[in-house]
Amino acid sequence: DLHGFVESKDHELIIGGLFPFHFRTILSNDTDMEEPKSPKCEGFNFRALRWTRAMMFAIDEINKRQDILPKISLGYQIFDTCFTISKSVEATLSFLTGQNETHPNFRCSAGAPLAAVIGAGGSALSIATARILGLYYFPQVGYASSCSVLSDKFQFPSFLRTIPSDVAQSKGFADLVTYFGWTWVGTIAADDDYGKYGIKVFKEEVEKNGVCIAFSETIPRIYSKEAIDGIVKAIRQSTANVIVIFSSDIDLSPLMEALAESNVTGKTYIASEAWTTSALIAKPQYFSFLGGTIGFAIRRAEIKGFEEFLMDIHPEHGTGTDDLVYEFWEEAFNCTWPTQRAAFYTNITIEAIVAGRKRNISPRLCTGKEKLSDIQNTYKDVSELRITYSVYKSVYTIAHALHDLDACVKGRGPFPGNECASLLDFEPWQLMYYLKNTIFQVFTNESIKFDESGDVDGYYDILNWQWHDNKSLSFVKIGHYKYLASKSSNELRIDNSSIFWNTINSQPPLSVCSMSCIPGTRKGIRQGEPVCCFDCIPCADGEITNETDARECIACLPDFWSNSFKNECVLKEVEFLNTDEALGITLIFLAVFGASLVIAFTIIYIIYRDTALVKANDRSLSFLIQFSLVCTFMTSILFVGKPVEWSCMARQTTLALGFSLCLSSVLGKTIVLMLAKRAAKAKKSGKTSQIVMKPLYQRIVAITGLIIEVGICTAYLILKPPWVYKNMESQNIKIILECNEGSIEFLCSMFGFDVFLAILCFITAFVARKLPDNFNEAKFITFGMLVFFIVWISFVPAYLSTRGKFKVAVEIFAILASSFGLLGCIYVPKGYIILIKPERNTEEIVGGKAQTNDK
Ligand code: TCR
Repeated sequence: DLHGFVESKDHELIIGGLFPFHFRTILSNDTDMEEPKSPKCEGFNFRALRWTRAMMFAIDEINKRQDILPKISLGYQIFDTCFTISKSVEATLSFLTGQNETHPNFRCSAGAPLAAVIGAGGSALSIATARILGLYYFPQVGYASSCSVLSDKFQFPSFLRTIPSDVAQSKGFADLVTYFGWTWVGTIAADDDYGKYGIKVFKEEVEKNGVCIAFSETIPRIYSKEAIDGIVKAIRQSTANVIVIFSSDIDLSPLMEALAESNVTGKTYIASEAWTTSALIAKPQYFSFLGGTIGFAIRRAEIKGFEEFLMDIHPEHGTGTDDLVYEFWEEAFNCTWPTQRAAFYTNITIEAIVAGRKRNISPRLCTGKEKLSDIQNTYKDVSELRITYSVYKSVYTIAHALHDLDACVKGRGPFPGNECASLLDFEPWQLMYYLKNTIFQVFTNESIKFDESGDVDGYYDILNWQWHDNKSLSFVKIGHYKYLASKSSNELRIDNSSIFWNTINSQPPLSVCSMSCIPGTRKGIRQGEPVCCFDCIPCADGEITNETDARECIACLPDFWSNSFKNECVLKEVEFLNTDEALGITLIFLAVFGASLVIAFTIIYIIYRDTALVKANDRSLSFLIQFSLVCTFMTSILFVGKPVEWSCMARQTTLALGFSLCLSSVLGKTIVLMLAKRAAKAKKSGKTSQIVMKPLYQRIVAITGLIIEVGICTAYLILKPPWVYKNMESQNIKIILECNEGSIEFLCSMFGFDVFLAILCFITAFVARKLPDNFNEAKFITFGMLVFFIVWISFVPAYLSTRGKFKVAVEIFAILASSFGLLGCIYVPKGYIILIKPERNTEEIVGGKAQTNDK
C-alpha cells in the first residue's frame, strides 16, 4: 500500500527518496479484529511531486554526465510519506528490509543495492526515519528537514542535510525583530519538532535582546475548531502587531482560513521558510491580512531544462506503473481516469476505486489529451525553486560521494589498512565517510560542504509579500541573512525602501507593549507583567535620565540640579546677596549714607570746635565714637557681595570691634556722667568730693574695651576662623554661598563682650539720666542703648527664620539700624543745638547750670 515510484531496471545503484505526496492519512476505522493495514492518504501535494521530479531530473542528469559516476547508472525508489511519521517509518523499513523481509537487507531492496536515502520532508518525519537509519549508520540526506535537533550527531549519526539548520533562521528572526525595534511579538508554532524547536530558539535569542513574547500559540496537529478559534482570538486581542509563525504550510492553512474569516488585520507576520513561498498560503484572497508578510526563504536557483522535464509527464507515457501520476492528472485536470484504473485494480469498479481514495469524485472522465500548458498549477511553477533546488543538491551530494568513493586509489584508502571501498559492494558507513567529506560545486557556483554536524551554511533570502500589478501576489526580495555556525557570525541586510507594509500609514508597524520612556523618565516595572510592559515614571527632583528607556534615574553631582524636564543636570544657581541687585545696592547706599552722616557730624564738630557743646566733650573720645560708627556702617558693606575667605573673616570681627570701640567709648562718657551726678548730689548735701574723671581715664576705658575685644578677635581668627561655605542642604536647587562662622563659642564671646559693654553703658547712663547737664546726654544715651537692645533682640528670631541671602540682609539691617540708632541718639540732638539752636550753646547751659526744659 505504499505509493511510490520505482525505477531500477538496469541500474547498479539505487537512491531512496521520501516525499510527502499527500497531506495526511485518512483515519481508518480498522478494528482489532482484522490484520492492520497501512492507512490510505488524501490531499494531493503538487509541490512534493515537483520535488520528486527534481530528484528524478538530477539522477537523469548525473546518468548522462560523463564526469560524475561514468561507469554506473543510478536508479531511484521513492515512497510517499503522507506527511506522517508512521508512513515514513514504514517506508524506511521497506528500504531496509527490501520487500517483506524482517531482517534489514538493504542490498536488494529494489533489485539493486540502495546507496542512500533522500528526505523525508518535514523534520518530525526525518527524525523518526533517521533514528532507524542511524542504527545501521545508513546515509540519509535531508532536503527540507531543518530542525535544530538533527544537528546532534550523537542521536542522528548518519544524517546530513542541504537545508540550513533552523538555528540560523531563528537567529535571523531575532535579528530582524530587533532590527525593526519590535519588543512585543506573538509566536505561533506548529505542533511538531520544526515549529517547537524553531520558536524555542527564537525565544531564547530574542529574549537576550530584551524582546518579550506577547503570546505563544501552538497549531494543533489534528484539526480542531476550538483550538484554531482560540489562536485567532489570541491574535485579535493581543496588542502585539508582529507575529512570528514557525509552521509548515500544510499545518498552517486551517489557521489562515480562520483568520481570513475573522477579519483580523493590521498584523505583520514573519514567515518561516516552510510557508514563505507556499501557494497554499499565498492566496490572493488572504492578501488583505497577509500582505506585507516578511519571510525567510532558502537559496533559489533556476534549473536549466527542469521546466521541460516537469512538463514531460503523462500517465500513459513513462514508466506506466506510477500510481501517483494518474492521481496527479486527475487532481490537476479535475477528472477521473476510467480504463487504466480498472485494469490496474481488476474486479473493482471505477466508483469503488474512487470512493476508496477520494470523497468527492469528478464525474468528468479524463481523456489523456488534457494539456498541462493550459492550466496554472503549483507543480509547474518554477519561479521559486528553493526546496526543489535543495532536493537537487541532495542528489548531487550522494552522487559526488559515490564518485569520491569510486575514485579511491588502491592502497591509499581511508579505511583500516588503507583499504578502499568498492562502488558496487560498500558498507553504508563507508559511504557516510565520503558524504561527510565531500566538497563540490553545483551549476550555480554554490559550493557545498558539510560541517561536523552535517549542516550547510545558513543563507536566506528575505522576501516580502507584495501585490503585483494589483492582481497577483509576488515575493519581493528585500534583503538577505547569513549565518555561519562555525564562526557564529551573522549578517542581516535589509533594503527598507523596498518593503511593503500592510499598515494604515504604510510605515513599519509598531509592536511594543509600552511606548519607550523619554529622557526625564524611567521605566517602572508593572508587577507580574513582562519587562517590556512598563510605566514611565518621571525622575525625582535632582535626578535625571538622558537616554530613552533608562531603567534608573541618576542623581546629579553635588553642584548640579535637574532641569525642569529632568533630562539634564544644570549647575545649581549660586545664591548670595550680590552688589548688583536692588537689595544689595539699597543696603550699601544706606551704609554709605550712615557713614557720611557720621562724617558730616565730624565736620560740624570740627567747624564748631570752639563752641561750648563741643568743648564739653572730650574731643578724641568723640572722634573715636565717630570713627567706630563709620566702621560699623562700613562693615555692613562687607556682608554684601560674594563671600570670600577674607570677607568672611573680616565681617564679624570688624563689626564686633566697631561696636566694642563705640560702646566702650560711650561707656567712658557715661561713667563720667554718672560720677558727675554723684558729685552734684554731694554738692547739694554739702559734701565736697573731688571725683572728677580726667579725660585720660575715659580714653583708658575706651582703649581697654577695644583691646579686650581685639584679643578675643585675634584668638578667634587664629584658632577657628570662619570660612566660605557652600550650603547645599537648605535648598535643593540653589547653592547658598555663605560664611560659616567657624566657632560659635568665639562668636558669642565676641558679641557677648559687646553686649556686656552695652549693658554697662545702659546702667551707667540710666543712673545719670536725670543729670541736667550736657543736654540730657545721659538720657539720650539710655535711649540709644534701648534702641540698640531692641534691634539686636528682634534680630535673633528674624535671623533664624530667614534663609539664603536674606539672612545676610537681616544682619545688615540690624547693623544699620543699631548704628543709626546710636548715631541718632548721640549726635542728632547735639547737631540740633549746634546748628539750629545756637543760643543754647553757651557755657552756662552746657555746664549744666541752667535747668533743662525737657523732663
Ligand atoms: N523545514 C520543515 C519542513 C519544510 C517544508 C518546507 C515543508 C521546510 N520547508 C517547504 C513544506 C514546504 C523547512 C521541517 O519540518 O523541518
